Amino acid sequence: MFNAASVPSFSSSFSSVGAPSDAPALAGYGWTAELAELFVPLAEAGLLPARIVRVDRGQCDAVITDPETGEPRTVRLDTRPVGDADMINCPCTGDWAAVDLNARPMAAVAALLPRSTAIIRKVAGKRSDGQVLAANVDTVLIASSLAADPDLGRIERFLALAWESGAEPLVVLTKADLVDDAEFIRADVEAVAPGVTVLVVSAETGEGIDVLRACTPGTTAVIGQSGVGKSTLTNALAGAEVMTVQEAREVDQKGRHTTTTRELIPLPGGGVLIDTPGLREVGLYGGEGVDLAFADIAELAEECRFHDCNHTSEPGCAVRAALADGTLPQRRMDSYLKLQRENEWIASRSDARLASERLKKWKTINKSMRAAGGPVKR
Ligand SMILES: Nc1nc2c(ncn2[C@@H]2O[C@H](COP(=O)(O)OP(=O)(O)OP(=O)(O)O)[C@@H](O)[C@H]2O)c(=O)[nH]1
Ligand SMILES: [Mg+2]
Ligand SMILES: [Zn+2]
Repeated sequence: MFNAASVPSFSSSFSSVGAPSDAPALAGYGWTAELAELFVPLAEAGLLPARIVRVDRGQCDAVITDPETGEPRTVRLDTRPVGDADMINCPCTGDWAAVDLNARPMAAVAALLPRSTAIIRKVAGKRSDGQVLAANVDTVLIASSLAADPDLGRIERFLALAWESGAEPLVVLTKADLVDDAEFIRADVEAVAPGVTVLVVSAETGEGIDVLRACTPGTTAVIGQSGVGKSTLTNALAGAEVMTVQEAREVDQKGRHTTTTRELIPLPGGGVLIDTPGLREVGLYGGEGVDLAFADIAELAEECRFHDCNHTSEPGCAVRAALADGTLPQRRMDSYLKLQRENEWIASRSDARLASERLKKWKTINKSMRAAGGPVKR
């Protein structure tokens, strides 16, 4: 049995209810009593729990509780035993895994635990495959730079992706030190992010970093375009240069991607952060995320005279009334319809339907976990 004193101090930001004694070092990585319960049969099979912190081709790094010292230790694992699963079900940063340390030729991931949440985008191009950007995330931090005009459509798209994951979105406007009208831009962004907190930060001056830290207990994933300052933000929250950031002189080089892998980093004050490579193309992968991201339009639609109103020519349409009087900008309505069409296309593909069935399963498991008090407790 391990000494409780060896539990890292940052474990407190995760659910502390019955922090399991079989893997105390992992409590700082989000391990909970509920996960431990799910893990019982796997433990009986001689497997160890681990959180995947980085995935490369055919292999990954994961943190385990060292059986000898009881301290967290990073191990290199073969992911091939579960890697031939489809793209959605293959190991991803943030996944909880069951590890076989005695596997030959090297230690390996033997199984993945059900995910509580997953950020999934459609892969680029005409294929309808999904790609998991991060798993078991509580908060999706959408980073957008104040140094350029905010792309509201892109932010709406990221918000739909984030809501669909099952995690809570948070918008962070970066590089506040470069502009003097940050508050105006923040108001514009808030208008397209109903129910979502929009923060203004600067890694350069430290503005807003403490507030951000307080908003990101548990597991946070940061997503956004290349160069918006995701890795700089990660370093600010980690209080150390854990991620490489773009050289200042390269900032104007479009399409330059500095971060190339998704990496999970423990934060000193609590929680973990997943930094991700810049996203060029963000296709949606179905689901209800769009409706959650456009909750204002859904609300308006409830006031339409006909409950099955298409908002085209029906009398008593509240959506068209809002468009006419300008309370609902046409740009936002067009953005909503575009994302909805994209989702419908995906839904028409059977492989995506199968994947969303699986997702539903995860969400059900997550719900029962929430009901039991974790692990997605805030
Ligand atoms: N002035 C200013 N510059 C910043 C700030 N945050 C980041 N930068 C600069 O923006 C550039 C890009 O930062 P990164 O953190 O590498 O951006 P990224 O989003 O991780 O980019 P990718 O890894 O390519 O996706 C770097 O030159 C940073 O120094 C900030 O708050 N203020
Ligand atoms: Mg980066
Ligand atoms: Zn209507």
